[in-house]
Amino acid sequence: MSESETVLSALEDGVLRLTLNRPDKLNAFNEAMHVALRAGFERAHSDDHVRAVLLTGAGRGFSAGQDLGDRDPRKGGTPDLGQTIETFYNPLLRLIRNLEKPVVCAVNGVAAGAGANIAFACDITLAARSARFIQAFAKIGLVPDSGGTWSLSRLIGEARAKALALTAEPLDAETAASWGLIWRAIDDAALLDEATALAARLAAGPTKGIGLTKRAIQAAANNAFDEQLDLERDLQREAGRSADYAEGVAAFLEKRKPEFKGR
Ligand code: T3D
Repeated sequence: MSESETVLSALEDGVLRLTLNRPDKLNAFNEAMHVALRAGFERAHSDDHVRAVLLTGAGRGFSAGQDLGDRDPRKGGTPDLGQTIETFYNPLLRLIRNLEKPVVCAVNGVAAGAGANIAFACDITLAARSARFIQAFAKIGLVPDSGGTWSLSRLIGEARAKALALTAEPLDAETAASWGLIWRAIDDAALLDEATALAARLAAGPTKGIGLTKRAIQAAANNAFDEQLDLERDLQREAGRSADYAEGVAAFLEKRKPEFKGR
């Protein structure tokens, strides 16, 4: 499989669909898949035709995290995992979080290790009812990465974060939704249609304002209330200058459907 085939990429109705595509390995990450996925998110940053991203996996899994075949200790040597985190995982997570466009994730099956934590870093995560989330790191002596310690402790609190991370027990999609780790659990057969419709709806929306909203909510975790009020003022000023805001208000007053351009 060539590098570009490890992630399928398709742009339709403003939605860039990125499909992790190593199904025989449950879409575990090798270097080629990292490079291809990063290229997809870089395109989302730079291409104005991309108004939203939909991330999903091919086959029965979403992603089983790092490809452990590339970490075989029997082949000798000790890999510098800090280096691979710095080179591959951290840039990917930063690209997802810093993209000022919505990222929808459709978790179509098991999401383990970095695979789970990438799903938790997306803006709106839906999961098939049969999907499971596993902090698999504990089974091989590693620490949760890809922002997992950050996301888990913020989204579900320290007690649940520690229990998941230390035991590597699988968490089903319904429980993940009820705990606030993801948005919704969806019937397996309906997952992709629902996620696609959601991403298309967002892509047709005022994506400039949506991007600023994403920035504000992400900043809230590190801001005091007064700082956040100031940030909201600044971002509202920026949103208020957008063409989409003018279009939204005009459409409301003219009792018609708005046509947003993401500007
Ligand atoms: O190294 C660094 O750069 C540091 C960064 C680390 C980030 C990480 O993500 S560390 C965590 C790595 N991931 C894991 O430890 C998960 C390993 N996989 C599993 O525990 C299980 O496969 C699952 C719980 C995810 C799913 O179990 P199950 O029973 O549904 O499927 P399976 O039979 O185990 O897997 C199906 C196939 O996928 C199988 O191949 P085969 O035997 O049919 O040829 C299996 O070997 C392969 N596979 C699954 N996960 C990985 C994998 N191959 C390579 N790497 C994997 N992570």
